[in-house]
Amino acid sequence: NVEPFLGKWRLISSEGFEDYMKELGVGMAMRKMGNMAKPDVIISKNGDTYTVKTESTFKTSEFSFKLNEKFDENTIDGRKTQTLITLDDNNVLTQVQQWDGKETTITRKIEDGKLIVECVLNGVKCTRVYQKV
Ligand code: DKA
Repeated sequence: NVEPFLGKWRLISSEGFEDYMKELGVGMAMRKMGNMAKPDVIISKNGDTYTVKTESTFKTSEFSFKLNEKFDENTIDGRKTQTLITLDDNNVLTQVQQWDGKETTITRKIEDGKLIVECVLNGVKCTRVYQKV
C-alpha cells in the first residue's frame, strides 16, 4: 500500500549524507549545496504511475515510475541509472539504481508518521528523515 507515502514531505534531519555523496562521486560544490538543502519531496500517484518530485532552492528534479518496471532515471547529481522500484510486504519501498557497474539502494518507509529514507552504496549508509508538510 503506497497510500502512506503520498503527499508533501520536508527534510528534518540527515546523517551521513556527505559521505554518501562522496561515495557517489559528487563534486565538492554540489556536495555543499546538497548538505545545505532542506528539500521538499512530493510523492504522487496517477493510476499505476508514481512521481517523486524533489524541490530545493538549488535544484528541482523528478522521476516517474511503475512498481516492478525498470526505467531510466536521471539523478539529481547527474547519473543516468537503470532503476527498479519495488514495494515489499513490510511496506518498504526499495529503489535500486545501477550505473557504470555500480549499484546503490535507497529505501523509503513510514515510521511514526515520518518518511525515513536510507541510502546505501558500498557499505556507506545515509539516513534522512522527512516530516509531512
Ligand atoms: C533523499 O531523497 C536522498 C536521495 C539521494 C540523492 C543523491 C544525490 C544528491 C546529490 C545532491 O533525501
